[in-house]
Amino acid sequence: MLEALIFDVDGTLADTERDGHRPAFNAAFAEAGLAWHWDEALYGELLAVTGGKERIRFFCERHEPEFLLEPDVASRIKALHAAKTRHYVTLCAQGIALRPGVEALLREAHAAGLRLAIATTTTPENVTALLPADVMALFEKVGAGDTVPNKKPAPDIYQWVLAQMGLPPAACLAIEDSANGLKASLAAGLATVITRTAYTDDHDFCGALALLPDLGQVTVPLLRHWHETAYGSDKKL
Ligand code: XBP
Ligand code: MG
Repeated sequence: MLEALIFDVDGTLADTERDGHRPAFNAAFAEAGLAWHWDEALYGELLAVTGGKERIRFFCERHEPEFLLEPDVASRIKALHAAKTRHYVTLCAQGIALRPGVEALLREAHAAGLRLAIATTTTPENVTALLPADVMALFEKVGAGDTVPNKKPAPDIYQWVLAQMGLPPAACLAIEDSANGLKASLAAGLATVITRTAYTDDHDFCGALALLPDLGQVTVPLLRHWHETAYGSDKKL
């Protein structure tokens, strides 16, 4: 039986890469006096790596290798990332809209008795900053950031959330927006619904249970139906 929904955050609940993360990275770079600027196209490439600190290092490996030779580079990346988080939280306070259908689906699922959780690579305070308090309160568990050693596409954050909830993967559905997210959820054994974004439109979503432009038309009965197609009739479980 379907008991829980586990949501990714970035790209899934809101278009945060476009409206929050990319501008926040660029603001942090400018503040640090670095002449780095991540435009839309470059950022699309950098999204191959999840996690902000990991993404900065990946950018340097490709475009600014000499930065990695500086002493104490790990601390410099950490400081840049802390500044980026500060800018991101400010952008959230100014308002980043949830994607179509997200809030209605969360409320419908909660009212229907489904348990809700988050599995994201982003920093925990970013999640709290993004979601209005009454939406945040719908989630029973939040797995985020450096809680686990390996970020998506590793399954760690999903496995951590499942363990925290005491549920097997077959009792849950994951909702994701990206190929790295899908790899993580599938590797954790979770049937997964994809809500794609402009950044992830061309990703390979092989193995997804459903592929959608957004969550606007998604209802709890539809999710139960998809879950049933993945695992057979709920009644037999
Ligand atoms: C989201 C991300 C995040 C954000 C940055 O991946 O890749 O890294 O871009 O977050 P997913 P931090 O949606 O698959 O979880 O800078 O806080 O790490
Ligand atoms: Mg995502």
